[in-house]
Amino acid sequence: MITNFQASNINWKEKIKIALIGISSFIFFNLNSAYASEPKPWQMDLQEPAGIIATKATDLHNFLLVVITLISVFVLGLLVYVCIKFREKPNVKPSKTSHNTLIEVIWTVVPVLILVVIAIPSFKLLYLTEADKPVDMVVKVSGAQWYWNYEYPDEEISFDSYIIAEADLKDNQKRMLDVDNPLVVPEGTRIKFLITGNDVMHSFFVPSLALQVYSIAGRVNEIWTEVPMGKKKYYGQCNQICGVNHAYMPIVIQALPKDEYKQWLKEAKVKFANAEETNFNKIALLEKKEIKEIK
Ligand SMILES: [Cu+2]
Repeated sequence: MITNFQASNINWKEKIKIALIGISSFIFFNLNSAYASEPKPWQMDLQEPAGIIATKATDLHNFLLVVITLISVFVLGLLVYVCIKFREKPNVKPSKTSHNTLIEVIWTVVPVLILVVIAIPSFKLLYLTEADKPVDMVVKVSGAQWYWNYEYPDEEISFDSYIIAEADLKDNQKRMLDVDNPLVVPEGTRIKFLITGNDVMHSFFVPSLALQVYSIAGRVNEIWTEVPMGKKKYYGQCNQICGVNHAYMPIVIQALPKDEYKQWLKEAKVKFANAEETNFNKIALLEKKEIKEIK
């Protein structure tokens, strides 16, 4: 690339233009990240964490990255050392050593200690995700083939959330990620999600909020998260292979300032007034009817 760039006859004006485009797209992507948590092209690391669980999970990930890097470098060093030291030329008569008590004790005890060091923060985080903390609101999430249904039990509203087809995308909407009805929540709120399913197994996965829970018919899983302050969209996807349209059931959690959320709630109560209108509830009603008829 660099050679081509240098070899071609691009004048300095063109070079400045290319540099400006590069800088402005860098600024655009970074400014954009203030309003949305989403996967980025060529992303190498985790998405920017939001909330206490995601922050702690990212910290644990970074700590483990150091540990595994040190172990890999150490093992590689040992292999190189052994290959050189015990190569055929200086060892015409190979050593027949098969036991060394000290080394055997070390290679048993040291990995155990490393695992204990890793286990302590892991269990702490696991217990935090399971903690029964007081929450500000509850949302019931149901996975279905191939969309999500969100229910706000305290507000008595329920609606389906479908992907926006590529042909219908507006300028600021993301292909394969944006949906018609996002899951709207107020900023700075601790939320409990009750996650269930309607048919096959799905998984409710929003990486920036550290949410990843199976949605299974006949079972209710639960998880909590803290949505930080700030008007922001948190993007996710179903990450349990659930059928032909598995890739087409993204998740959007839209955090709004409290007054905007109240306004949305007002409008949502009108828009989604008849819960039976949702595809999800229609199917559930049909199934109930069928069960009755069978009985
Ligand atoms: Cu799914």
